[in-house]
Amino acid sequence: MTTEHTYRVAVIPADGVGKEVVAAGCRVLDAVAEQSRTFRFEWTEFPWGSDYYAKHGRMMPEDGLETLRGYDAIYFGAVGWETVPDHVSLWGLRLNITQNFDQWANVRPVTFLPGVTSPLRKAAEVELDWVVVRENSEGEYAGLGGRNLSGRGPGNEVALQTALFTEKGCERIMRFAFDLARKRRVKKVSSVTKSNAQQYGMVLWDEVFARVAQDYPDVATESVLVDAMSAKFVLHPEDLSVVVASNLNADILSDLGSALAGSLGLASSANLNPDGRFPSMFEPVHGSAPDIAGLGVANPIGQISSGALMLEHFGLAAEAARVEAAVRGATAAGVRTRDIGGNATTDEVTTAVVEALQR
Ligand code: GGG
Repeated sequence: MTTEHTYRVAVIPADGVGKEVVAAGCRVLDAVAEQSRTFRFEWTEFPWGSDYYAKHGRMMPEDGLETLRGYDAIYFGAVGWETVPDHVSLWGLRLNITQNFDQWANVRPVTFLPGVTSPLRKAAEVELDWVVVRENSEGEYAGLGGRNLSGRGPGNEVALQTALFTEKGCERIMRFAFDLARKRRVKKVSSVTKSNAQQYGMVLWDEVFARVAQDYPDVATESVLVDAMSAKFVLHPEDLSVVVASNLNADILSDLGSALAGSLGLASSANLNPDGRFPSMFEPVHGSAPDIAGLGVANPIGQISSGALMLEHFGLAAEAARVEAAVRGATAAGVRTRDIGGNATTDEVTTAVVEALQR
Protein backbone atom coordinates (compact mmCIF):
# COMPACT_ATOMS: atom_id res chain seq x y z
CA MET A 1 0.00 0.00 0.00
CA THR A 2 1.35 3.44 -0.90
CA THR A 3 -0.06 6.40 0.97
CA GLU A 4 0.91 9.41 -1.08
CA HIS A 5 -0.38 12.42 0.77
CA THR A 6 -1.21 13.38 4.34
CA TYR A 7 -3.78 16.10 4.93
CA ARG A 8 -3.19 17.78 8.29
CA VAL A 9 -6.55 18.89 9.61
CA ALA A 10 -7.26 20.84 12.81
CA VAL A 11 -10.39 19.50 14.46
CA ILE A 12 -12.49 21.77 16.69
CA PRO A 13 -15.62 19.94 17.90
CA ALA A 14 -16.39 22.84 20.30
CA ASP A 15 -19.81 22.60 21.98
CA GLY A 16 -22.85 20.36 22.41
CA VAL A 17 -23.61 18.04 19.52
CA GLY A 18 -20.51 19.35 17.76
CA LYS A 19 -18.54 16.83 19.81
CA GLU A 20 -20.71 13.96 18.57
CA VAL A 21 -21.02 14.83 14.90
CA VAL A 22 -17.36 15.76 14.38
CA ALA A 23 -16.34 12.29 15.53
CA ALA A 24 -18.82 10.84 13.02
CA GLY A 25 -17.45 12.98 10.21
CA CYS A 26 -13.83 12.00 10.93
CA ARG A 27 -14.86 8.33 10.89
CA VAL A 28 -16.39 8.66 7.43
CA LEU A 29 -13.44 10.64 6.08
CA ASP A 30 -10.98 8.07 7.44
CA ALA A 31 -12.98 5.35 5.68
CA VAL A 32 -12.77 7.21 2.35
CA ALA A 33 -9.04 7.74 2.78
CA GLU A 34 -8.45 4.11 3.67
CA GLN A 35 -10.31 2.99 0.55
CA SER A 36 -8.50 5.39 -1.72
CA ARG A 37 -5.01 4.41 -0.47
CA THR A 38 -3.65 7.60 -1.99
CA PHE A 39 -4.08 9.91 0.96
CA ARG A 40 -4.67 9.92 4.69
CA PHE A 41 -5.80 12.37 7.34
CA GLU A 42 -3.77 13.47 10.32
CA TRP A 43 -6.31 14.90 12.76
CA THR A 44 -5.23 17.22 15.57
CA GLU A 45 -8.04 17.96 18.00
CA PHE A 46 -8.27 21.26 19.87
CA PRO A 47 -10.52 21.31 22.96
CA TRP A 48 -11.65 24.90 22.41
CA GLY A 49 -15.15 26.20 23.04
CA SER A 50 -17.36 26.89 26.03
CA ASP A 51 -15.67 24.30 28.32
CA TYR A 52 -12.33 25.94 27.54
CA TYR A 53 -13.94 29.33 28.33
CA ALA A 54 -14.97 28.08 31.79
CA LYS A 55 -11.31 27.32 32.61
CA HIS A 56 -9.49 30.09 30.76
CA GLY A 57 -11.99 32.95 30.29
CA ARG A 58 -11.66 32.77 26.52
CA MET A 59 -12.95 30.47 23.79
CA MET A 60 -9.53 29.66 22.36
CA PRO A 61 -5.95 30.48 23.34
CA GLU A 62 -4.39 33.80 22.43
CA ASP A 63 -2.04 32.11 19.98
CA GLY A 64 -4.81 29.82 18.65
CA LEU A 65 -4.95 31.44 15.22
CA GLU A 66 -1.19 31.13 14.87
CA THR A 67 -1.50 27.42 15.69
CA LEU A 68 -4.30 26.89 13.15
CA ARG A 69 -2.38 28.59 10.36
CA GLY A 70 -0.15 25.57 9.96
CA TYR A 71 -3.00 23.21 9.00
CA ASP A 72 -4.39 22.30 5.59
CA ALA A 73 -7.96 22.86 6.80
CA ILE A 74 -10.14 23.17 9.88
CA TYR A 75 -12.98 20.73 10.58
CA PHE A 76 -15.37 22.48 12.95
CA GLY A 77 -18.42 21.31 14.90
CA ALA A 78 -20.73 23.83 16.55
CA VAL A 79 -20.40 26.71 18.96
CA GLY A 80 -22.70 27.97 21.70
CA TRP A 81 -23.56 26.88 25.22
CA GLU A 82 -25.68 28.31 28.02
CA THR A 83 -22.64 29.09 30.20
CA VAL A 84 -21.34 31.73 27.80
CA PRO A 85 -23.35 34.57 26.21
CA ASP A 86 -23.97 33.61 22.56
CA HIS A 87 -22.30 36.69 21.13
CA VAL A 88 -19.20 36.03 23.24
CA SER A 89 -18.88 32.37 22.18
CA LEU A 90 -19.57 33.13 18.52
CA TRP A 91 -17.10 36.01 18.27
CA GLY A 92 -14.58 34.23 20.48
CA LEU A 93 -14.31 31.18 18.28
CA ARG A 94 -16.15 30.76 14.97
CA LEU A 95 -16.11 34.41 13.90
CA ASN A 96 -12.61 34.85 15.29
CA ILE A 97 -11.49 32.23 12.78
CA THR A 98 -13.64 33.20 9.78
CA GLN A 99 -12.79 36.90 10.09
CA ASN A 100 -9.09 36.59 10.80
CA PHE A 101 -8.53 33.92 8.14
CA ASP A 102 -10.48 35.99 5.61
CA GLN A 103 -12.81 33.09 4.87
CA TRP A 104 -14.96 35.43 2.87
CA ALA A 105 -16.96 32.86 0.91
CA ASN A 106 -19.38 30.68 2.87
CA VAL A 107 -20.82 28.04 0.56
CA ARG A 108 -24.03 26.37 1.78
CA PRO A 109 -25.55 23.75 -0.54
CA VAL A 110 -29.20 22.74 -0.14
CA THR A 111 -30.40 19.47 -1.67
CA PHE A 112 -33.07 16.85 -1.15
CA LEU A 113 -31.99 13.42 0.05
CA PRO A 114 -33.82 10.22 -0.88
CA GLY A 115 -36.28 9.04 1.73
CA VAL A 116 -36.34 12.41 3.49
CA THR A 117 -39.68 14.17 3.43
CA SER A 118 -40.19 17.88 3.93
CA PRO A 119 -43.08 20.33 3.74
CA LEU A 120 -41.88 21.36 0.30
CA ARG A 121 -41.48 17.88 -1.03
CA LYS A 122 -44.95 16.95 0.10
CA ALA A 123 -46.37 19.99 -1.62
CA ALA A 124 -44.96 19.42 -5.09
CA GLU A 125 -42.78 17.24 -7.25
CA VAL A 126 -39.72 19.44 -7.06
CA GLU A 127 -36.01 18.77 -6.80
CA LEU A 128 -33.86 21.09 -4.75
CA ASP A 129 -30.31 21.74 -5.82
CA TRP A 130 -29.38 25.15 -4.58
CA VAL A 131 -26.27 26.77 -3.23
CA VAL A 132 -26.55 29.76 -0.95
CA VAL A 133 -23.35 31.83 -1.23
CA ARG A 134 -22.94 33.85 1.93
CA GLU A 135 -20.68 36.90 2.06
CA ASN A 136 -18.74 35.92 5.14
CA SER A 137 -16.41 38.77 6.01
CA GLU A 138 -18.38 42.00 6.31
CA GLY A 139 -21.99 43.17 5.91
CA GLU A 140 -24.03 42.90 9.10
CA TYR A 141 -21.25 40.86 10.77
CA ALA A 142 -18.58 43.54 10.49
CA GLY A 143 -18.64 43.91 14.27
CA LEU A 144 -18.97 47.69 14.06
CA GLY A 145 -20.95 49.68 16.57
CA GLY A 146 -21.18 50.18 20.28
CA ARG A 147 -23.29 50.25 23.42
CA ASN A 148 -24.18 52.99 25.87
CA LEU A 149 -23.95 55.68 23.24
CA SER A 150 -26.46 58.02 24.82
CA GLY A 151 -24.42 58.27 28.01
CA ARG A 152 -27.75 58.58 29.81
CA GLY A 153 -27.76 55.23 31.59
CA PRO A 154 -30.28 52.42 32.00
CA GLY A 155 -33.67 52.96 30.40
CA ASN A 156 -32.18 55.37 27.88
CA GLU A 157 -29.50 53.23 26.37
CA VAL A 158 -28.66 53.61 22.68
CA ALA A 159 -26.80 50.89 20.78
CA LEU A 160 -25.50 51.03 17.23
CA GLN A 161 -24.82 48.07 14.92
CA THR A 162 -23.38 49.09 11.60
CA ALA A 163 -23.24 46.97 8.44
CA LEU A 164 -20.17 47.42 6.27
CA PHE A 165 -20.25 46.94 2.51
CA THR A 166 -17.11 47.50 0.48
CA GLU A 167 -17.05 47.48 -3.31
CA LYS A 168 -14.20 44.95 -3.28
CA GLY A 169 -15.97 42.72 -0.76
CA CYS A 170 -19.18 42.75 -2.82
CA GLU A 171 -17.38 42.16 -6.08
CA ARG A 172 -15.35 39.19 -4.92
CA ILE A 173 -18.35 37.30 -3.50
CA MET A 174 -20.40 38.01 -6.62
CA ARG A 175 -17.65 36.79 -8.95
CA PHE A 176 -17.39 33.72 -6.75
CA ALA A 177 -21.15 33.11 -7.13
CA PHE A 178 -21.09 33.56 -10.91
CA ASP A 179 -18.06 31.27 -11.28
CA LEU A 180 -19.84 28.68 -9.14
CA ALA A 181 -22.94 28.92 -11.36
CA ARG A 182 -20.79 28.23 -14.41
CA LYS A 183 -19.04 25.34 -12.67
CA ARG A 184 -22.37 23.80 -11.69
CA ARG A 185 -23.74 24.51 -15.19
CA VAL A 186 -26.75 26.34 -13.82
CA LYS A 187 -28.35 29.24 -15.55
CA LYS A 188 -29.07 31.81 -12.90
CA VAL A 189 -27.61 33.76 -10.00
CA SER A 190 -30.11 35.42 -7.66
CA SER A 191 -28.91 38.34 -5.57
CA VAL A 192 -30.69 39.18 -2.32
CA THR A 193 -30.82 42.49 -0.44
CA LYS A 194 -33.18 44.83 1.34
CA SER A 195 -31.97 47.76 -0.72
CA ASN A 196 -35.28 49.57 -0.76
CA ALA A 197 -34.98 50.15 2.98
CA GLN A 198 -31.20 49.97 3.47
CA GLN A 199 -30.25 52.71 1.11
CA TYR A 200 -26.46 52.81 1.31
CA GLY A 201 -24.64 49.50 1.60
CA MET A 202 -27.26 47.40 -0.10
CA VAL A 203 -27.68 49.84 -2.96
CA LEU A 204 -23.93 49.54 -3.47
CA TRP A 205 -24.39 45.74 -3.43
CA ASP A 206 -27.08 45.99 -6.17
CA GLU A 207 -24.90 48.26 -8.30
CA VAL A 208 -21.87 45.99 -8.04
CA PHE A 209 -24.05 42.96 -8.83
CA ALA A 210 -25.35 44.61 -12.01
CA ARG A 211 -21.80 45.52 -13.08
CA VAL A 212 -20.29 42.08 -12.36
CA ALA A 213 -23.22 40.38 -14.17
CA GLN A 214 -22.11 42.06 -17.40
CA ASP A 215 -19.00 39.85 -17.37
CA TYR A 216 -21.21 36.73 -17.27
CA PRO A 217 -23.65 37.17 -20.17
CA ASP A 218 -24.30 33.40 -20.23
CA VAL A 219 -25.76 33.51 -16.69
CA ALA A 220 -29.21 35.00 -16.05
CA THR A 221 -29.67 37.21 -13.00
CA GLU A 222 -32.32 38.55 -10.71
CA SER A 223 -32.22 40.91 -7.73
CA VAL A 224 -34.83 40.07 -5.12
CA LEU A 225 -35.65 41.65 -1.77
CA VAL A 226 -35.07 39.29 1.12
CA ASP A 227 -38.71 39.17 2.19
CA ALA A 228 -39.82 38.27 -1.32
CA MET A 229 -36.98 35.76 -1.59
CA SER A 230 -38.16 33.99 1.58
CA ALA A 231 -41.55 33.50 -0.07
CA LYS A 232 -39.89 32.39 -3.29
CA PHE A 233 -37.89 29.71 -1.46
CA VAL A 234 -41.20 28.17 -0.41
CA LEU A 235 -43.40 28.91 -3.42
CA HIS A 236 -41.02 28.65 -6.41
CA PRO A 237 -38.06 26.51 -5.36
CA GLU A 238 -37.62 25.27 -8.93
CA ASP A 239 -36.74 28.80 -9.98
CA LEU A 240 -33.54 29.02 -7.89
CA SER A 241 -30.01 27.69 -8.22
CA VAL A 242 -27.22 29.95 -6.93
CA VAL A 243 -28.31 32.58 -4.41
CA VAL A 244 -25.82 35.22 -3.26
CA ALA A 245 -26.54 37.35 -0.21
CA SER A 246 -24.99 39.32 2.59
CA ASN A 247 -23.81 37.70 5.82
CA LEU A 248 -27.07 37.95 7.77
CA ASN A 249 -29.53 37.46 4.91
CA ALA A 250 -27.70 34.39 3.63
CA ASP A 251 -27.52 32.91 7.12
CA ILE A 252 -31.29 33.19 7.50
CA LEU A 253 -32.07 31.99 3.97
CA SER A 254 -29.78 28.97 4.21
CA ASP A 255 -31.51 27.88 7.43
CA LEU A 256 -34.85 28.25 5.66
CA GLY A 257 -33.47 26.27 2.71
CA SER A 258 -32.24 23.40 4.86
CA ALA A 259 -35.55 23.28 6.75
CA LEU A 260 -37.29 23.04 3.37
CA ALA A 261 -34.96 20.17 2.48
CA GLY A 262 -36.03 18.34 5.64
CA SER A 263 -33.81 19.45 8.53
CA LEU A 264 -31.13 21.87 9.59
CA GLY A 265 -29.16 18.77 10.56
CA LEU A 266 -28.59 18.00 6.88
CA ALA A 267 -26.96 21.29 5.95
CA SER A 268 -23.23 21.46 5.21
CA SER A 269 -20.99 24.44 4.69
CA ALA A 270 -17.54 25.55 3.64
CA ASN A 271 -15.96 28.78 4.92
CA LEU A 272 -13.45 29.38 2.17
CA ASN A 273 -10.41 31.59 1.91
CA PRO A 274 -10.31 31.27 -1.88
CA ASP A 275 -6.97 33.13 -2.05
CA GLY A 276 -5.36 30.20 -0.21
CA ARG A 277 -3.43 32.39 2.23
CA PHE A 278 -5.20 30.83 5.20
CA PRO A 279 -6.79 27.45 5.91
CA SER A 280 -10.47 27.11 5.05
CA MET A 281 -13.00 25.77 7.55
CA PHE A 282 -15.73 23.15 7.08
CA GLU A 283 -18.69 22.86 9.44
CA PRO A 284 -22.36 21.95 9.53
CA VAL A 285 -24.73 24.91 9.39
CA HIS A 286 -26.43 23.88 12.64
CA GLY A 287 -25.42 24.98 16.10
CA SER A 288 -24.71 23.03 19.28
CA ALA A 289 -28.37 21.90 19.86
CA PRO A 290 -28.26 21.80 23.70
CA ASP A 291 -31.69 20.07 23.78
CA ILE A 292 -30.27 16.86 22.30
CA ALA A 293 -26.57 17.17 23.19
CA GLY A 294 -25.14 14.03 24.78
CA LEU A 295 -28.06 11.82 23.73
CA GLY A 296 -26.32 10.35 20.70
CA VAL A 297 -29.20 11.21 18.38
CA ALA A 298 -27.86 14.25 16.52
CA ASN A 299 -27.98 14.05 12.75
CA PRO A 300 -24.37 13.66 11.54
CA ILE A 301 -25.17 14.28 7.85
CA GLY A 302 -24.46 18.04 7.89
CA GLN A 303 -21.04 17.32 9.36
CA ILE A 304 -20.32 14.39 7.04
CA SER A 305 -21.31 16.42 3.98
CA SER A 306 -19.11 19.27 5.20
CA GLY A 307 -16.33 16.68 5.09
CA ALA A 308 -17.26 16.07 1.44
CA LEU A 309 -16.86 19.80 0.82
CA MET A 310 -13.42 19.58 2.42
CA LEU A 311 -12.49 16.70 0.09
CA GLU A 312 -13.61 18.81 -2.85
CA HIS A 313 -11.50 21.69 -1.56
CA PHE A 314 -8.49 19.35 -1.54
CA GLY A 315 -9.17 18.51 -5.20
CA LEU A 316 -10.65 15.11 -4.33
CA ALA A 317 -13.92 15.54 -6.24
CA ALA A 318 -14.46 11.83 -6.90
CA GLU A 319 -14.05 11.02 -3.20
CA ALA A 320 -16.43 13.85 -2.29
CA ALA A 321 -19.01 12.44 -4.69
CA ARG A 322 -18.59 9.01 -3.11
CA VAL A 323 -19.33 10.42 0.34
CA GLU A 324 -22.44 12.15 -0.96
CA ALA A 325 -23.57 8.94 -2.69
CA ALA A 326 -23.02 7.00 0.55
CA VAL A 327 -25.11 9.55 2.49
CA ARG A 328 -27.89 9.14 -0.09
CA GLY A 329 -27.54 5.36 0.23
CA ALA A 330 -28.03 5.55 4.00
CA THR A 331 -31.11 7.79 3.90
CA ALA A 332 -32.62 5.81 1.01
CA ALA A 333 -32.20 2.63 3.08
CA GLY A 334 -34.22 4.27 5.86
CA VAL A 335 -31.35 4.87 8.29
CA ARG A 336 -32.40 8.28 9.51
CA THR A 337 -32.17 10.24 12.74
CA ARG A 338 -35.33 11.52 14.38
CA ASP A 339 -35.16 15.05 12.95
CA ILE A 340 -35.83 13.48 9.53
CA GLY A 341 -38.46 11.03 10.59
CA GLY A 342 -36.39 8.04 11.71
CA ASN A 343 -35.18 6.62 14.99
CA ALA A 344 -31.53 5.84 14.21
CA THR A 345 -28.73 7.13 16.42
CA THR A 346 -25.79 9.25 15.28
CA ASP A 347 -23.67 6.14 15.38
CA GLU A 348 -26.07 4.04 13.35
CA VAL A 349 -26.29 6.65 10.59
CA THR A 350 -22.50 6.96 10.53
CA THR A 351 -22.08 3.20 10.30
CA ALA A 352 -24.64 3.06 7.47
CA VAL A 353 -22.69 5.73 5.56
CA VAL A 354 -19.38 3.90 6.09
CA GLU A 355 -20.95 0.62 4.97
CA ALA A 356 -22.46 2.27 1.88
CA LEU A 357 -18.98 3.58 1.06
CA GLN A 358 -17.57 0.10 1.23
CA ARG A 359 -20.13 -1.41 -1.14
N1 GGG B 1 -21.63 25.08 13.04
C1 GGG B 1 -22.15 26.38 12.97
C2 GGG B 1 -22.33 27.02 14.28
O1 GGG B 1 -21.82 26.58 15.28
N2 GGG B 1 -23.06 28.11 14.29
C3 GGG B 1 -23.31 28.82 15.49
C4 GGG B 1 -23.96 30.14 15.23
O2 GGG B 1 -24.69 30.60 16.08
N3 GGG B 1 -23.69 30.77 14.13
C5 GGG B 1 -24.26 32.01 13.77
C6 GGG B 1 -23.84 32.41 12.41
O3 GGG B 1 -23.05 31.73 11.77
O4 GGG B 1 -24.31 33.44 11.95
